[in-house]
Amino acid sequence: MPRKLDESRRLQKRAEQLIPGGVNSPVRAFKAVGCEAPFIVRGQGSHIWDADGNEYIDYVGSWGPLILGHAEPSVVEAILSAAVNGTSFGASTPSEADLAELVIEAFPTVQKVRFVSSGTEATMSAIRLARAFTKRKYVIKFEGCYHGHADSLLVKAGSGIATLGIPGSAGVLEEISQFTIALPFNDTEVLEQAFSKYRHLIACVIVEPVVGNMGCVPATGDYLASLRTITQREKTVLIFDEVMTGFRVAYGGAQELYGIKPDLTTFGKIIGGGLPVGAYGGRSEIMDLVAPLGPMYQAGTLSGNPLAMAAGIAQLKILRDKKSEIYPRLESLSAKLVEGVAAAAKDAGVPLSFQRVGSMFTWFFNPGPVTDWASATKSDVAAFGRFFRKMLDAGIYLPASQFEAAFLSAAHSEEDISKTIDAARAAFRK
Ligand code: KE4
Repeated sequence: MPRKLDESRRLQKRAEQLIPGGVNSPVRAFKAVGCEAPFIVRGQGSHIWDADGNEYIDYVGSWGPLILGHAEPSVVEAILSAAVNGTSFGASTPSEADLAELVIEAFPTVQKVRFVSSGTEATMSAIRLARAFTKRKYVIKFEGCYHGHADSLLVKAGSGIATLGIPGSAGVLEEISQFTIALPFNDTEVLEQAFSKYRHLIACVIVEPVVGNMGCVPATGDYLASLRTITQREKTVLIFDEVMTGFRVAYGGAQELYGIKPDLTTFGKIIGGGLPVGAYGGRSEIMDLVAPLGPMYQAGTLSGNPLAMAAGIAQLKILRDKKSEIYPRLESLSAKLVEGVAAAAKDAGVPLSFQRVGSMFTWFFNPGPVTDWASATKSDVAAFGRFFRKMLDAGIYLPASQFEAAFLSAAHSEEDISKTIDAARAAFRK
């Protein structure tokens, strides 16, 4: 039975008069899935409710931050306790070092960390820092990886292999994008070509160690180890963008999972417990270049905001203290979900493959394997759109794009999983 959407429709009409597209981030407009986006008014555990009272099992979790589920009581309590003492001071507060300690304790490659208010600020600052440290200009990123919307990262691959980037958005200047080289992910040979072409000119390589932004795509074989070896040899800073994977794929992120030591790490999402927090960190030799200690400038009015710190501390403490039960359960429940839906697709003769690392995953409407942007874009996005809309009508809230990762939280239940698999079976049948 189709969902009632009157109130969301009314809210969308109002929002569109005031905010571009009615949204504060483009993916929320549901353009890629061809249906109207519900306005969400409440979340509790693994479920969310929209303005018309429709209930959904949520596999977006605010795009990753809510690994413990919505309105986790300790996180809410921490925010309320902080708020009654004031919401922001623009001055140092004890909680900033408390969250810094938790991050540094979980990530041994990080000796010092600086908090900002988004993942974009974190990656933008890390690149500036890598350029300051190496006194080099060029940045290597990978097609299909997204690191936020800083100009130098909104860059598409140039025409030839290992050629200079071209603007990936209106308003980004060629003068900026020319210093970013976009290469195919999981291809060491092309990486070597870029380094020989731009020898001693590359400040950093920034990578999602498990890509979430082309859909979930892990590195193949020893690709990450090769990245580390090559950047070490070339004295190029290796930045692991763990905004999505940090505290997600393991408590110590992808660098713990794969045993690779990057020079800098960027964080976001989970470390804010659902409030705006980003961070970048690494060894003191590099981080001590950051103002006011060193010459690399970066600042932020709400950096280290006490409410955001409180939420992040509460969430990370639960993950730290219960990691031996939380992560194995996320692993087994995610496997059950992802493989259950894939089996339903197989039974229905629907060409579907999947990639999963821990509790981040993507079902590709593509026989697979999906290992890079070129293979990801071979997916049948129309089929994904049909699946997405049927699942939404069945009360299953998936990421509104074939090229986004979905997330399971510690709040998801066996019942959620079986309901989702049943809904998928029905969706594949229609
Ligand atoms: P934010 O500026 O959105 O906090 O973080 C940017 C960012 C950086 N690095 C990685 C690996 C990321 O995934 C992101 C943001 N992720 C998207 C979801 N794919 C945020 C959702 C949105 O743009 O609305």
